[in-house]
Amino acid sequence: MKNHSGHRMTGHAAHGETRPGGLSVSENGYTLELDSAILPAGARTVAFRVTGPDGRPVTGFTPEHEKELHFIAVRRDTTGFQHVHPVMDEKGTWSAEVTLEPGAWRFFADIHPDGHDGSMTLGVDASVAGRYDPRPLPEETRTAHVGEYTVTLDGALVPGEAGDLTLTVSRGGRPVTDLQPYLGAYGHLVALRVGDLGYLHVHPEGAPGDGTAEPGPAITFMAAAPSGGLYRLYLDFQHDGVVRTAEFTVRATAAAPRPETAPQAAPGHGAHHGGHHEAHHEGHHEGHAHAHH
Ligand SMILES: [Cu+2]
Repeated sequence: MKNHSGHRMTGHAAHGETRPGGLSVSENGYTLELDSAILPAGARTVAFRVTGPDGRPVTGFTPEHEKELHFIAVRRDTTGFQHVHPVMDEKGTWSAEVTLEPGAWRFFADIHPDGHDGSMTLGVDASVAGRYDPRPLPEETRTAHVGEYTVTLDGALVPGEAGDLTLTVSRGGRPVTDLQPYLGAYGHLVALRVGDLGYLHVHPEGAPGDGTAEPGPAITFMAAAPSGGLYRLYLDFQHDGVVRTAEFTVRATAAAPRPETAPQAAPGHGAHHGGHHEAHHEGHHEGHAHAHH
């Protein structure tokens, strides 16, 4: 089945912030509450609500990337990534359709409650019953394969600094130049820190129709890693009417020190990119495309 309605988002929020989201079940008076934290395996509905500072379920949300709530489910070994858009009833109970394999899961809700200044990501644990078969972390890679598509990653995740990440999509060896807008962008990228699943806000640079964003083959994002270490990246993109997810494992590495007399940086762009990051990951890996179970 294809859960995936998935899509991505990311981006909602914040700008330049480097503190990961999603590490707390409660923030700013808002709390993510599951109907049940123990769930059977398989395709199912996860019911939850967000309670507000008054303790009641919140029913008013400001849409970000065209949705009032973005729900991400991932098993703690970073497999099974799903990004879906649940529906809410009039009492503030949300229902998300996901497919769960046994193990320890993390669910994220990316929201902007009405009356709160800005968005936030809340995270909560859930246990899925059954025999758990944890997978090793996929190797670092800058190439992912999803069906007939290949996605390559350029740029670096730099601790504490915003940097550009460019993802380039090709199909059968040919650049894809007719990506379809999906939730207001040509691609949505979610980054999770390996070890604690800290959730990074990643912002697409440019939007369809703004005169700068092209419908492929390259999609550029700005991201700042909160620390060194390994991250998992999940890119959702839409082509030929289907949303697909390309997955990467990337290590955040410090930028090379900038010489005092460095030539001026490119105008209008604070960051440096390119240059430092190893390109030696290319090649191995298999694309774990994920996409459906
Ligand atoms: Cu979303």
